[in-house]
Amino acid sequence: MSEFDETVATEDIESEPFQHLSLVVDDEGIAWLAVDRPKALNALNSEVVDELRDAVVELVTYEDVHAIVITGAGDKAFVAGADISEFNSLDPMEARELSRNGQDMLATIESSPVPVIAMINGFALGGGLELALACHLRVASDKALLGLPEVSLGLIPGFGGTQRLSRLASPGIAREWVLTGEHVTAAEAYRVGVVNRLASDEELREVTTKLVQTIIKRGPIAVASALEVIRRGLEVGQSEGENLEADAFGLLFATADQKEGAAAFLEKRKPEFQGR
Ligand code: DAK
Repeated sequence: MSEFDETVATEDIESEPFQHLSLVVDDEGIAWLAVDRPKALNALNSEVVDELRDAVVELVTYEDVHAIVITGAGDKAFVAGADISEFNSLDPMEARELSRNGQDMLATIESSPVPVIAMINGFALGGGLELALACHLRVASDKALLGLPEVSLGLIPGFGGTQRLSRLASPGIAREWVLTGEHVTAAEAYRVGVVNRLASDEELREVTTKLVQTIIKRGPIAVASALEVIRRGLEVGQSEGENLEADAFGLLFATADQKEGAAAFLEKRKPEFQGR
């Protein structure tokens, strides 16, 4: 039984029960979404990919959901990659379709207006690391091992890993991880900036919760806007990125939250953001 089975999902969430995910939304509006195939180390088969996309698409429509944490069920793996047992039956067109589907799911996560945090509780390999890289932030257990071992299977990362790792860490780190296919410790991943927070196994959930709590106290429209500007800015040059920033900055002056933030500062009190 995973730790998520012990809590009851909020009644507000009406999604069909997932076959390979467990979902709990706590009373702070944090959705804890676990890939739940521990016997296969939470490997991503096509159904999991579809369910993850559907879950995120649905969760972001709920006003009461302020953040999503993605993790893996059990105590061994976050996600140990794409499900290798599906590979042998794929022809090139099906592999292309699988790739499109995976990219679509990861783009849905990356463009989520509510922050999505990967809580890496064990192996994050191949497509599993690529899933974590598409999340906005990563918190890892110090016992977790990360890596892109696709070259050992005669492949390269196919869910954006080559691109996201280059941008997040550096092209040199991406080349090293992709070409060697070796497992990397969470401490090393933290050192090169792939992981934002490192925690002992026992404190992983607490450290993750604290990080999420800090973010969800901020103005939610500003948080969504920052996520969008950073994401879109990575695809354009500096001056175009600054145009995006200025436009988004200006638009925030149309929100009640901006007025509340300034008023609260001047009145020396905590802001009460309404997300308007
Ligand atoms: N897929 C399917 N099953 C997996 C799996 C995976 N990725 N990883 C582990 N399992 C299963 C094992 O087969 C085993 O099942 P049983 O034998 O018990 O039935 C069970 O999980 C436990 O695994 P182990 O017995 O191997 O456990 P160990 O502690 O000994 O080893 C390990 C843990 C994580 C080191 C080892 O399981 C391992 O190396 N797993 C494979 C890791 C890996 O290579 N992952 C990368 C997969 S490649 C694409 C886009 C993206 C991708 C592909 C295509 N398109 C563009 C088309 C992505 C590719 C990848 O992710």
